[in-house]
Amino acid sequence: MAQRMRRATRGRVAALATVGLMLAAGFVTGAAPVQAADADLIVNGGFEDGLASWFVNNGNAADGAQLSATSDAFSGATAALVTSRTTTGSGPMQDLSGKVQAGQAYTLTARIKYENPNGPATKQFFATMHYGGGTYTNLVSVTATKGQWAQFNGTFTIPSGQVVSTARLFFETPWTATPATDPDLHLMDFTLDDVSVVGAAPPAPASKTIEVVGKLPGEHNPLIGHKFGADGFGFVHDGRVYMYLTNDTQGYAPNPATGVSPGINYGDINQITVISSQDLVNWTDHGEIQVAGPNGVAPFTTNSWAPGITKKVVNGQEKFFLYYANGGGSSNVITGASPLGPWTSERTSTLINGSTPGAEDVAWKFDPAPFVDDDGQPYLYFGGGPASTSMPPAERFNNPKNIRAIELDDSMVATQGTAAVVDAPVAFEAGHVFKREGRYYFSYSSHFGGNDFGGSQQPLPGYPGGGQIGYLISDNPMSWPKETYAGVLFPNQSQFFGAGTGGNNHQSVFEFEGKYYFTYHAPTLNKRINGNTTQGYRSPHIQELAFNPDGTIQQVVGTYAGVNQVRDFDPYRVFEAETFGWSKGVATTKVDGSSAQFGGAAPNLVVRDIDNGDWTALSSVNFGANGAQRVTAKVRALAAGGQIQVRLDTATGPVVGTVPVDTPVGQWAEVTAELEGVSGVHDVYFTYTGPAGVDLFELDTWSFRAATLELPVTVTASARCVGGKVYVAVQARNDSDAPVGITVQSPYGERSFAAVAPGANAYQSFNTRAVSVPAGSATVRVTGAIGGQDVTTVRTVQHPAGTCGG
Ligand SMILES: [Ca+2]
Ligand SMILES: [Ca+2]
Ligand SMILES: [Ca+2]
Repeated sequence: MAQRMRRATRGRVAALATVGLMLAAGFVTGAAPVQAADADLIVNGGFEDGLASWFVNNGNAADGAQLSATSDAFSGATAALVTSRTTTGSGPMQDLSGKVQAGQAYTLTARIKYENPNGPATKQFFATMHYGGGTYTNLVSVTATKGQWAQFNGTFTIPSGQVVSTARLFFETPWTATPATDPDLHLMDFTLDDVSVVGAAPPAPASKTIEVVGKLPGEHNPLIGHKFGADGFGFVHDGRVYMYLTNDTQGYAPNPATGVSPGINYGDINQITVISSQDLVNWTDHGEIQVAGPNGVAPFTTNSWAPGITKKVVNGQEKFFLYYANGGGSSNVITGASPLGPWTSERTSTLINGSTPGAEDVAWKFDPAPFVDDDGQPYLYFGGGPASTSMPPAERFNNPKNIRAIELDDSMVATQGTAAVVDAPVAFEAGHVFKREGRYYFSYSSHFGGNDFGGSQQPLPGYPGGGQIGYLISDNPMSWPKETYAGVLFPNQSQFFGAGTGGNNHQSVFEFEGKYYFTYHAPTLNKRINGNTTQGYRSPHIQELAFNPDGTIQQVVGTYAGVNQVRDFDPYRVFEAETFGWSKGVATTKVDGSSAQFGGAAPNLVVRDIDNGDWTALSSVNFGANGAQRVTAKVRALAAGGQIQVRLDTATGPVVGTVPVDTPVGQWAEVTAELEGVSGVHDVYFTYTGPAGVDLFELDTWSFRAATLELPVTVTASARCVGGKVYVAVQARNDSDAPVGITVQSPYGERSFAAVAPGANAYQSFNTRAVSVPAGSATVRVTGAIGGQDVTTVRTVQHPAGTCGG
């Protein structure tokens, strides 16, 4: 095996030399022993699923060809036919990135045939790996006879030092720089079938689980500690705050040995993460919306950054409109039936792009933020990036005029009119509008200077520094002259969170139950994982926003403490286990089916990667004065011997209940434990134990049951004959230490007693007016209060049969 380097144009001499080396080294032929753990890494190698998982080599711009399915197969019904080849590298390709491993040996087999009547009698073909860039390695060769199926059959070993993060296998003819000079010799069509590459099974993907405690108990920022999320947009609906986030976790790939991920690549991101809360401390993970990419809601878009959402009744139906940046070049919108979906695309092309009137000079048509005014008129704010070079340098720096405001039409998925300039000082990105007391507030992130903004320029007095959140106040949502600038409302987050937390920012403002809140991001979770050298993975934060009497904003101070919890958490319901105040060592994953808590339209997640020692916790849970009797979890056991300890106040606090996860492995089931001494308001920690080194179980939901309160009462009943008639007598003694009301009810009548004193009896003898009655039952209803709470206790009592005379 030999390696050759290709660049845009490769030298004939070098290529011949490397092919010569390869031939001199020879190929090991014959099948290598296949071990039990080996796997075929090729998907659809026989082309019986057509061209699925195959594409034509696109390693350089000239490689294109046509790939089609043909019935001229070596085996089965179908093979792949490549035609219109333009280079010797033109041929069928499959991506083996993440499957092949350095240092491993593989056996490659395939069938190939060519039939060009003007072609040579025999022709050599290569199976070649493209490791990205200019790195190509011929793996296995075969010389075919025209018109006959030839067989590739050889082994190759990937050098231990080879970087395999990109590894794409393709089939080709020997290289020449100018194949078009003799296309019959170099660019013949060929047919491929039965491709296999057998060797070590692909390595399991590296765990993305965040093992550190990323959100410290007692603190409320970052909002979540088990995943990242940037560009948060806060949205209030029906008593909940939803946060829509750029899914920074998508490209996070920590090295298993070092724990350090490569730096964030925004190009990897085509999902939006959604979390929600009723209290701003305990957040439910709703998972990711696959917005863009081939399987996305809007497959004509590639990326989904910087979401913004609003709602509007359209044609009598309340809809939710989620706007996002399709990379830097355009913006788009998808439509939801609820804040949690399901999502559809009403458009087949992007909403904001180069043809949006008034946006022609905007370099980056991104960061779309919707705002619906009180009169129902919707607006969209978007834009940013380098200023127009037609402006003088000082103006490019101070007033780059790179952000726009435009009206949306009533559909919410189309603009109307022409975009207006938002002349925000030192503007860069992240426009956002909210309204308070009749005035409009536009906030945005400032730029970091540099050549895109006229080089080294002097900022005007009072204008923002780099990476700060500035704001404007206007009486008109479409009019934002520079005179409306009102100052910096949030400095760069690194001022508060220190080394490793600088960089871009993106904010929103929402009002929730009478208070205003400010959202921003900071790579604080990244910092807790990796220390002061962070890789750009950002986390959502919230602070309260306060105003001066004149309507200006008091500058926000970023803190780990965050905001106060708005209300205690209600445990007496079924709620999603993917709801955390804090957590350690767990991850979440979306599962089939809908959410038990949020209904049929909402996605459901489960907590996974639960190891011995991991835990999740809820902040400020109100069990009431009478407390909880029982906790139930929906679990799927993955190993025998798992347990859940329910603890109060800390991860090492007193155990108030132990839930054995003793249900059949692999099956969802409910497990329950009685609780002892759980009342009042506490943080609740679920700590997970079991055998080390294995995932113990997955968790779907929790529910607590309130203790059933009973008023103590002693009830007796008898039957006797008085004056020739049977009487049924019922007696109820108040055994509590406070007066109660007692109602006695039998088939023969009913009587109520008010304020029966402690230790006293309610007694009633009912005349049945019969000489004989069978045995029967009476009901005693006791009403009173325990710990200030109204309680009713109902008891039934059997009375015997009674007969007079006899
Ligand atoms: Ca086939
Ligand atoms: Ca874990
Ligand atoms: Ca769940």
